[in-house]
Order: sequence, then C-alpha cells, then structure tokens
Amino acid sequence: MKIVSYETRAVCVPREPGPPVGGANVAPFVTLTLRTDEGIEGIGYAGFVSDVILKPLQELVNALTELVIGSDPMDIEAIGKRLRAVGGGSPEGMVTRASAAIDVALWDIKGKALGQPVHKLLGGYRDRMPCYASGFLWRTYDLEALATTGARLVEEGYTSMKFRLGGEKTPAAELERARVMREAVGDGVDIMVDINQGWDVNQSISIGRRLEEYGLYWFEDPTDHLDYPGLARIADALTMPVAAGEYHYGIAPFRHMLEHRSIDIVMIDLLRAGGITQWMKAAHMAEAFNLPVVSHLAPEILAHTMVAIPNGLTVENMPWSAALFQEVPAIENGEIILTDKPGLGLAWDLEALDAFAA
Ligand code: SMN
Ligand code: MG
Repeated sequence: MKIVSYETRAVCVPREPGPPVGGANVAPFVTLTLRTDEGIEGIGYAGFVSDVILKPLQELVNALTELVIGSDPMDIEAIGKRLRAVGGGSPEGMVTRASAAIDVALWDIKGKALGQPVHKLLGGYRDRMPCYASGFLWRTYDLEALATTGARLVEEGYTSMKFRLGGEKTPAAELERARVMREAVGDGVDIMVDINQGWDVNQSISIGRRLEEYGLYWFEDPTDHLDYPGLARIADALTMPVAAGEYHYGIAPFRHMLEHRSIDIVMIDLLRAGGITQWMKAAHMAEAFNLPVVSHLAPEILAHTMVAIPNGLTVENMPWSAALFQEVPAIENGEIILTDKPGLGLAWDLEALDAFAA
C-alpha cells in the first residue's frame, strides 16, 4: 500500500458558549486527509494553536505530508523518524505538531486496512473509561458563573470536572474560587484544578497546602513545566497529586520528569508528544514508574490511546474538536465509550469544515 495524495484545510471552530474566555473565541485546526492507492483514507489534525499561526501550520503540514507521498502507511516508525529529522535534531514545536497530524492519519489507515479499531491495535485493555468535563470554568468566569456552570455540569451527569486558578491578585481570592467550586458541586464530585504554570514553587506549595482542604483530585501545572526539581518539591510537599506533561514536546521530557519524581499524574498531549506513536511511548514509560496517565485535549483520538493502556486514569473531555466530525465517541454516566469501527471510527463533517473555513 502507498500514500498517493492528501488534502488539508484550515478551520476555526467556534468555542463553547458562556462567559468571555479572553482572546478569540475560536479553536483553530488544520485537518489532514491522507489517501492511499487502495482507496483507504486516514484522518488527523493539528491545532490548539493561536489563530495567528494557523496558516503557517497548514503550510507545514502540507510540506511534511509531501515527504510521505509514496511511502507505505504501515511504516509508521520510519515515517515518524524521517519527519522529526526535518527539525534538524530538535523537532520541538511546529514540526512535532504537524508530524503528529500525519502520525494520527497513519494509525487511522492502519486500522481501516486491518479492519480493527485503533484502540485494539494499540493495546486493547478496555472499551470505555471515565472522562471529565473540561473547556468550561475558565479564569475569566466570575464566582457566580463558576458556581452555576459547575452545578450545570453535575446536572448533565459529570462526576468530575476541571476549573482554573492562577489569575487572582491574592491567595485569599484563589482559595475563595476553590471554596465556591466545592460548594457548587458537592462532596461527591471530583474537581481538578489547573494553574497553567501561573505560580512559582513557593506560591504553589503555600497556596497548594491551603487548597487541600477542598479535596481536589489533582493540582495541574502549578509552575514552569521545565522546572523538574521545582515540581518535585511541590509534589513532595503536598498530599494532593501533582499533574503535568501537557507542555512537553516529544518523549524525553517525560523521562526527566519521571526520574526526578516531579509528578504524580502523567498528562500527555497528542500533538506535542508527536502523535499516537509517541504518546504511547510516554504512557508506557509512566507505567514503568507506577504512575497513572491522563490525556490532554483531542478526546475523540486520545480515548483510543487511553483505553489501550492499563494505567489510564481519565480522559479530558475538551469539546472543541468534536465539531470537526460527524460523530464522536458517546459519553454515558461519565464514561467515554469506544466502538469497534475500524481505524479511529471518525469521519469529517464536511459541511462544518466548509462553514468554519479560515
Ligand atoms: C488547556 C490547554 C490548551 C487549551 C485549552 C486548555 C488546559 C487544559 O491547560 O489542561 O485543558
Ligand atoms: Mg492544563
């Protein structure tokens, strides 16, 4: 089998309705369709970048995909290695994101060619798992919006959800947001908190200690993602588990975080890791360190990797990419459910892609 042609599109999907989120209220994506000489199509996407670099990202996906024309789509490792080499020894950044889109499309082709869902090819550990609500409860929400949105998500059936801290002027104001969240959802709901690297190590420890009374499920990216020993100090000082990993490119940073015991929960981003192939390597590394893995964004794709591994904890249900597809995995009783459709089991919603064309 050979890859013979491809198509990319740049789209800006409207984000969730609700209070202002700060910045453009769209999620930009580059969609990629790879076609083979046997008539099989594979799909992938890059995105979760500022709309300012959407067109350059599309150009890069085009340029890298040109390099795989004529290749056997089953040679996934060989293709990945060749694409990473374009980065000249350090492919971090746009090269990794663009090559991730190609890697995802290759896995989709492999699944369709073999008549198997990607999650079974990757491991086949289970067919469903817990997922949590993300994409709401931003720092820009005032206390009232935080409380009403949290309560609404519980009504919708979510038993876990993520909110954000790190935007307030005082520690007291940060703690008040946590108190409001806990009161709004009750004791039976798991609440994650994301700081997005907003605090230094000492702030993380001192505010983190006071946050513990609200029984938070994890404490995400409290400080700079490259401060491996600093994260380890935070993780040691707190009982609340520290989660990080979404900002790291490739797989080597996971080795450093794991060796430093920087984190308790390993969060892996699809595009920054470099696609499904590299995502799985980071997840298996975490297993060797006796640590659970959580996914970052792209739920319709990472649900496949998460159910494939024995150490998956929960899938982030960030809804932005769902509008690209005719159908995404169903969520029932707080669980995301995979089907046995071959490949990723996804198909572009072509009308939506036309409507959201950038
Ligand atoms: C996040 C990252 C990128 C886009 C949206 C949200 C956030 C998360 O850090 O963990 O969901
Ligand atoms: Mg995060």
